[in-house]
Amino acid sequence: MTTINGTLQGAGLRIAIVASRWNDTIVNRLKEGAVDALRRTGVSSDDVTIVHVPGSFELPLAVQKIAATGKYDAVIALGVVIRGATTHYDYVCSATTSGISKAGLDSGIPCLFGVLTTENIEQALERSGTKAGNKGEEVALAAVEMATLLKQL
Ligand code: INI
Repeated sequence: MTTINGTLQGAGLRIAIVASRWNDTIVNRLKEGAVDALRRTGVSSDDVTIVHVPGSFELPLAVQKIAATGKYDAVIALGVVIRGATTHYDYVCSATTSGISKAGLDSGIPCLFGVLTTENIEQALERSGTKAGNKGEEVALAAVEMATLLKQL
């Protein structure tokens, strides 16, 4: 039997973070969580590139383009979509989710989904470093695990 696992040893990995400016107070907390987690795994700050886009809807195109350069071992997408009163939420969530997934499958590079999709701002705050963890940290660790896993496959 052969078992293959990724690791949380990030030294030498090159990581891109794409962050949306919508709800930037909360996105910044995700970004801080991601950068801190990457540093703790040994990723050098020189190997982290941060790119900003207007909103979550724009994340997939930037993620796809960055992944296609072949310069990065993983691309992390960060955003916050809050439902509010319109169906706009559903369209933005749907396009963002499927686009980021497609970018990963098309490029063969792990493209991580660090987009909070919540009913209200309280839920987003809870998931950005208060009582329900920090989604940015979670996806950064997943990025290192996937990048180190794919190198073995
Ligand atoms: N973008 C977000 O990242 N979060 C939101 O909550 C949001 N809302 O509520 O509308 C949002 N909209 C902007 C969208 O992502 C695009 O930037 C815009 O439609 C231009 O394409």
